[in-house]
Amino acid sequence: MSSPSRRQFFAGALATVAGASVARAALAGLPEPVIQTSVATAPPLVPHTGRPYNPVVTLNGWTLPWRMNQGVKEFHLVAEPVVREVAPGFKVNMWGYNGQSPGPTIEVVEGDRVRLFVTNRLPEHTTVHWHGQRLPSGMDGVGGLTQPHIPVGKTFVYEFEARRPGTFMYHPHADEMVQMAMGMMGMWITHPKTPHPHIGEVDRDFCFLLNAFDVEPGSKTPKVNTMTDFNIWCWNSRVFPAIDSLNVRLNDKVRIRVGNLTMTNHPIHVHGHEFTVTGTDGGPTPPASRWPEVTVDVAVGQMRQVEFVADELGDWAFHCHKSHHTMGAMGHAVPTMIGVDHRGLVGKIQKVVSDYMLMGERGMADMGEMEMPIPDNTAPMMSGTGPFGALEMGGMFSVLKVRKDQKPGDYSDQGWFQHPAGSVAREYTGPVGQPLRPPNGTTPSAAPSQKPLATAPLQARKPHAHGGH
Ligand SMILES: [Cu+2]
Repeated sequence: MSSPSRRQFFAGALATVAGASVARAALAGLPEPVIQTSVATAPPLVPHTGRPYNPVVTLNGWTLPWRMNQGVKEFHLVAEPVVREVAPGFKVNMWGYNGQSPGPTIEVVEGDRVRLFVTNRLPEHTTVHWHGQRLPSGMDGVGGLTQPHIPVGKTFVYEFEARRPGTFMYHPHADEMVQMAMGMMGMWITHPKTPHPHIGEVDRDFCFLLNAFDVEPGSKTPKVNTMTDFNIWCWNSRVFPAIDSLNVRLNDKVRIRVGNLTMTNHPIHVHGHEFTVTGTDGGPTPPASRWPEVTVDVAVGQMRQVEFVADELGDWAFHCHKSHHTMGAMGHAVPTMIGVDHRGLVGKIQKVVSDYMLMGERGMADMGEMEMPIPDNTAPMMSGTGPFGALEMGGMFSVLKVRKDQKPGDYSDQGWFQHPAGSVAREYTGPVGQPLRPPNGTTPSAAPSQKPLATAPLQARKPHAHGGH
C-alpha cells in the first residue's frame, strides 16, 4: 500500500474547506465530485465533521469524502465508464463510480441524515439501490418500481437517515445484469452512534467486495451476457498478486467485512487463526449466536463481517476456498495436457486460436513457474512470487501479515515474514523406505503390517472410490 495520493489528499482538504467556510449560498449546489483513479489502498478517511468513528480501510479502494450541509452529510457519486487495472499488464474497460470500479466506500454513522447526488455519465440510464438499508421505499433505487430511471446526463438525489449500523453495499437496479457485470458496485459502512452491545471495538477494520468478470483472454471489455461462466475472480476488481495484503500488528483485534456481488458463493478462508462471524446483512449478530470458524461462505448478495485477534506472527494465506477462484484467466476450453510436452507448439497454435493457453504437462504448477505464454492484456492464470518461490495463485487470494513491529494505524506492507530459525518446513534427508502396498487384489483397507485375512468379508466399494483423493 502506498501513501495517500496527492489527488486524494487535496480532494479531502477541499471537502473540509467546503464544509467549514464556504458561504451558505454555495452549499445550495452540488458537492464537487471527488474522483480517484489510484489502485492503491487509501489510508482510512478520518472523519473531519460529524460524530467520530474508527474508519475502515478498503482493500485497493478508498472512502468517498463528504461535505456537511446544515447537518446533512452530502456525497456525490458519478456513474461513469472507467479503466481498472485488475493486475499489472491487465486493464479492463469497466463501468464504475468516481473513477473506479468498485466505487468508493461510503462511511456514515447511525442516525446520520445522508444526501447522495448521483450523476449519470454512462451511455444508458441507471439507478442506485442502497442494498440492505432501512429507508423510505421511494429511496430504494429500483428503476421502474420505486423511481424513474436516471437518464443519461442527469443527476438524481437520494436522501434518507442511516437507521441501523452495519455493513451494506450499493449497486444499480437498472439493466442490472449488464451494469454489475461491468463493475458497478460499492460498499457502505454505518458505524454505531453509541457503544453497541453487539459491536466490538477493533484496531483494524478492513472491507472489500467479491466481484467477477468474464473477459476473454486478450480482450479488454467484459462480456455482459455471461450468467455463471465468469473467469476473472476479484476482490475489489483486482486479482492476486495485485490485491494488497492485510497488514496488522500482533494481537490487534481485526474486523474484515466482505460483500458478495458475484453470481456464485465464496467460502472465505483464513489460515492460522479462527474467526467469528460478528455481522451479516441484517446487522450485528448476538454474541450468543457466534461460534469459531476458519471459513465462512458468503452467498450471492450477502455481507459477512468476521473478527479475530491476530495473535500468531507470520504470513497467513487469506482466500476463497474454491480453487478455480484463485486462478486467473482460464480459457473455457483449456484441455488437460498432463503427460504431453507441447510447449514448442503454443506460439503456433495461438496464431490460429488466440486464447489458446498451455496447460502444464505435469499438472499446472509448471505454469506458475514458467510464466506460460499468454495473449496480450490477460491476467496470468496463476502467479505471484513469495519468499520461497512461485505462489501458484491468482484471483481471490491475499495475505494476512501479522507483525510485532507494525505500528498502530500503519497499514503499510513490511515485506515477507522472517521465520524464526528451524520453524520452516524443510526437506527430510534421512533414508526413505518404499511404501508398503497391499498385493493386487486384496482389500486396501487392511493395514500394511497386518496380513490380510483370507476369510475377511468382501467390502462393497464403488469403482474408483479411492482413486481421486
Ligand atoms: Cu470464490
